[in-house]
Amino acid sequence: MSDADASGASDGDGSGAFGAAIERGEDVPLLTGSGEYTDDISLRGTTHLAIRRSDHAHARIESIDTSDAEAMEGVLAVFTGEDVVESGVPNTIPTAWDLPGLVQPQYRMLATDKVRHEGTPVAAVVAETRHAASDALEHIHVEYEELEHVTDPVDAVERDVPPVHDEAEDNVAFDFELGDADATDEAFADADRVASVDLRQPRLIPNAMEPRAALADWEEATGKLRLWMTSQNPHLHRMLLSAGTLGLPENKIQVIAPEVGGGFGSKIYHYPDEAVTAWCSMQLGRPVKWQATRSESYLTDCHGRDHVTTGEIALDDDGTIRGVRVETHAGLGAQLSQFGTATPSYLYATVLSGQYTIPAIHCRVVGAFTNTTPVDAYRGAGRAEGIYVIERLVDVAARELEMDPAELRRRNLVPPDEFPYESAAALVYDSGEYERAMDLALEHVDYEELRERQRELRDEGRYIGIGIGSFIESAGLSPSGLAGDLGAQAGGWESSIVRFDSTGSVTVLAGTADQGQGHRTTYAQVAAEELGVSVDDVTVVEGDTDRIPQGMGTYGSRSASVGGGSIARGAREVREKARRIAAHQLETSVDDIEFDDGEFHVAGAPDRSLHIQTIAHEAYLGHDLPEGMDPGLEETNFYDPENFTYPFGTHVAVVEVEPETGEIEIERYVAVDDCGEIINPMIVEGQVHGGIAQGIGAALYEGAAYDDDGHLRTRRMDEYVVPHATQLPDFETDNTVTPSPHNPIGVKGVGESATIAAAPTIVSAVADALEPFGVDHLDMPITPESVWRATGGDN
Ligand code: MCN
Repeated sequence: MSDADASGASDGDGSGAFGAAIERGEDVPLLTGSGEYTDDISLRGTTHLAIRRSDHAHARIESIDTSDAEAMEGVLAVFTGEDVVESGVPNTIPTAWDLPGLVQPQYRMLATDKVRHEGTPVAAVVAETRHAASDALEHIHVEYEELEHVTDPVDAVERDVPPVHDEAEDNVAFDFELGDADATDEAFADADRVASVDLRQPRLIPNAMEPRAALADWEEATGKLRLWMTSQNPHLHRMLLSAGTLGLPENKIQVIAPEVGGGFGSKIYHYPDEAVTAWCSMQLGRPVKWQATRSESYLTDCHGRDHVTTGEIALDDDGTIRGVRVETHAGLGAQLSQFGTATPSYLYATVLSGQYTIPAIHCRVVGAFTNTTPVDAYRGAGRAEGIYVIERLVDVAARELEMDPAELRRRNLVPPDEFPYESAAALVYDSGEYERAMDLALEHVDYEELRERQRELRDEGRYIGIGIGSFIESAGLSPSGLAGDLGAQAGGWESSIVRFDSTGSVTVLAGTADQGQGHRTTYAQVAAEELGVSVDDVTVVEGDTDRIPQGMGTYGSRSASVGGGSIARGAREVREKARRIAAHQLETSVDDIEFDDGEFHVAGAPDRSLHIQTIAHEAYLGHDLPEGMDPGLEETNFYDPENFTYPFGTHVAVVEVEPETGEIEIERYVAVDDCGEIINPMIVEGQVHGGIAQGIGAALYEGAAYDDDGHLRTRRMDEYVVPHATQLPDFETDNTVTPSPHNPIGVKGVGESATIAAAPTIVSAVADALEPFGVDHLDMPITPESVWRATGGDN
């Protein structure tokens, strides 16, 4: 194995940058308001797009009259779906993940026949100003024939309702199975006990600070489209826009993602709106800008979750888990979003083994079309839903066995010497020390003493609950071959370019795309460590498909492991080339050259040395290079990992519940996470904080709701409640470090871990507090009202 392939935390003898809590370089512009977002960009002659959306959940379009809107001052054009069809572009919003038997209905930029959810785009107005465009919307007259609608995934399949799409008469988009049904039945038949839980995981709406936006500039003379947009994956957007939607070759599309203002999954997808923005610019030959309002975002950004599940767990009396059986109806919304099929199938069912050795698992997922906003990956995507199920099952099983829930978990954890561990849900976990992380979390809260306090307080009529959430995550969404076998229409690799210039500065061009994760800082740390230069000498560039030729973007907590892995590999190749130049100029063999803190020196003669930044200068001078070596010092790397990484950890929450009022107070929240080697502990802690807040939001506050007319009831920030800082406790975080053995820098992802852990931890704590009331489960979001009802308040 060459040095460039070696595994383990950074092997550069560089600046000690890897692992340092360096402050985020990106914060100053963001906090002082000089960061540039899509809506800040204006080109000469920019026009503005507003989109007329259906206000019906399900209806046939009878006619669209645009004449009044067209006659309004400042309006340049009004387009309908028929105009897009007539323009001859492919006009498809393609899915990116196929499944066996998947029904893939047509998905166009603007609807032509039916609207299938409130918010479906039906017409586009382009005007000289944003106000003129939005004013004109209500002057477009659309006649509809209303149709019966369905918003619930179980109703969609089991009730006699008109299909959302004619191609799927029973509203079933797919019927997915994973695991061994017979072995699971046998395990259940042989086990001493069975516990079960019926649960709903409500629809969640992502809340990025910046709603989605796009600015398109079509240059007729060169046939080139430039598109600035709020994108988590500019290259994927380029790919999906090119062939499927606009019919342009990839090299005629430049997608640029400036500051993105958060994504949480919602900006991965290829939506009709940005495509319409681009198409309008192509029609008018002028730059066109679209900026979603907050309500428009709530109505059209892909939602998350929407699962209705029955889970069962079979155990022996001593607590040994024998099997798990899960059946889920997953709402997909009205259209298939790019990963909307993968999220509730492979990303969900494969984590149902959690941290446990479970010999038999079977999961069935019915993916249902409903007359609602499309559903896709939202932070934690699939893994959050799956871990929630297994963690709820372990808790109800502990109750059934009258066993301490920590003890039940401990008895079933995959032991450290079992790795790589192949679960019955088809994953091969890379590495883990689950008990160590769990012990640490329990130590933080002084678990035994806390249980004692709980008993004492109960005698006084006070109800505290201790919740445990032990999780794994499959992060990285790779390797490509496996993803392809499972139906992915894109690769799982990542690409980067590491380039020294002649002054010794380093530029890293990365195919991922930051939305707040701090890549510019952590990637600089990875490169600086490998190359032995200062972090300040490294500039990281992301988010521009013309500057960075290839990439797959940021989602699935993949950037540190796949993106960072690619950068480390590229930097190692750069270092090796520099080593050869050093050997040549120091007149020794390559094997005699040692590398230390950026300096190449001859073994045993430290004064005969050349710094890597001096060599960079030499590499571009090209005067004195080894025979046959090309000038320059840069490498392009494609890294296709051999496996996912599997972050894990245990979170513990202590809550006090007031049964009379239903109030829940979180007293303590302890998070112990293991994301392998840590590039930047401060950034990791920040990711964990944000993730916990989102998990607590799901557990106690958030949940999208539709009314009887199929209208989204939670369309404003005062209707869709995200937690406020004052509702969150101080988070106590800690880490264990179990390196990933196959990743070049030993890292695992962390971006979604805490969201995955926090929801089950909080629900576990509330259910634990309410044990004296016979409550073993409450559905999210657990509100004061649901607690009050569950404890008999309404009797
Ligand atoms: N990191 C590290 N050491 C590790 C692992 C990660 O220092 N062992 C650093 C990384 O270098 C990166 C950050 O932590 O700066 C997150 O890394 P990673 O886990 O690889 O996740 P991604 O960068 O791929 O981000 C995606 C993930 C997802 S899927 C969602 S959703 C999410 C999240 O990150 N959305 C976010 N975190 C978010 N944070 C912000 N501020 N905004 C969002 O929209």
